[in-house]
Amino acid sequence: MERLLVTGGAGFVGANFVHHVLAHTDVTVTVLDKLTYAASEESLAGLPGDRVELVVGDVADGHLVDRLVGEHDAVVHFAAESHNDNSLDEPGPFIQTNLVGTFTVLEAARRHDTRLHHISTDEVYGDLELDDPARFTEDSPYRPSSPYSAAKAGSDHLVRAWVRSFGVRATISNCSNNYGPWQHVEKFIPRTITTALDGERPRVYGTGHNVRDWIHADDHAAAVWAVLERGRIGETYLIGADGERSNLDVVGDVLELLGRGRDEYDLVSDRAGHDLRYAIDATKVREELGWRPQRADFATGLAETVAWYRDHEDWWRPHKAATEAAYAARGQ
Ligand code: NAD
Ligand code: TDX
Repeated sequence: MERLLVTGGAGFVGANFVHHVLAHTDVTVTVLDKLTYAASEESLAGLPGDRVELVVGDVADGHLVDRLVGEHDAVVHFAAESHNDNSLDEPGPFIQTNLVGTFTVLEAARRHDTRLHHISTDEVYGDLELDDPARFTEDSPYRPSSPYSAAKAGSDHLVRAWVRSFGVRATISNCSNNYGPWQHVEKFIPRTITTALDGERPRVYGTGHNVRDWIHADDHAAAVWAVLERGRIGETYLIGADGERSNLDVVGDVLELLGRGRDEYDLVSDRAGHDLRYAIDATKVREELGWRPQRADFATGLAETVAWYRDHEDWWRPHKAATEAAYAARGQ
């Protein structure tokens, strides 16, 4: 594999993947990204220009996607609308990009017989009870709760059908909640850090007892590379780093890292349909592909992420006020 097409590579997880690939392999990367509000060209700045090219365009543009897929050895498909709260306000873009966009990529991969890896989320499996020892596995039933997760679930089903019906050479991975550099300030950890940096009180939805299973974006990137290189066609791999934390614990940790009291937050109205708990059993990717998270110590990763946002205020500041205005309009 020499030429890799990465859709959504100017977004948070995609950009971390592009950095990982450039640092650990010899491949050249073309990023196809629409540069929506969630994208950041700065996240790709500084990477060697002879190995990374950015094509600005829509993953649902059939002509463009067909040409690009035909010019590359493999595609990793990250492009998506990604924020649950936005999907509750306006589901349309989630249907268009996550479903029609994935269909467009699949049709191009089918025509050119190009290897495809589809990036998905553990949210397709719905949620778990707080006191349930169970975790999601590759056999968990699909039970999405939000327009975002339903559209991602639908995109997974399209990939599975294109593998079975048309022989498309695709794999899927479903990962838990990512954190790390370049994540948009609308998401929980960056929002909490930047609100606390501003000396204000972070907002916690509902009771704050909801649990997310955190993984550093660089560990996710390494797992995706392992699946792309060594995963079996038609298979799904769950990716997670045993990082279950309640939202209250995360907010308390961030506040403490910034020298504030752990309880200096406000409880605000809950997210509609708010999933209670996610938890990943990553046995398959560990045992079959030998992947191990290198940054599974959440306390260290969170401290580094707090420091990164403190050092990169120029990057997030322009987006903070508008993001908070949208939250204020929702009472959150
Ligand atoms: P993000 O919102 O930060 O980035 C998405 C990127 O896709 C942006 O650069 C955006 O411009 C681009 N994009 C959106 N619509 C497009 C279109 N129509 N055509 C081309 N590009 C388009 O999202 P993220 O958090 O980086 O998530 C990336 C992928 O990873 C998604 O598929 C998401 O479901 C999956 N995922 C994310 C997480 C997480 O915790 N963030 C966890 C598991 C899976
Ligand atoms: O201000 C907040 N307060 C709060 O309590 C925000 C923004 C969120 N929350 C809660 C909601 C969730 O329980 O924090 C948790 C995490 O919220 P998000 O960052 O919005 O993530 P989540 O909804 O869990 O989805 C994320 O992980 C799975 C990504 O956004 C998805 O793209 C990915 O598929």
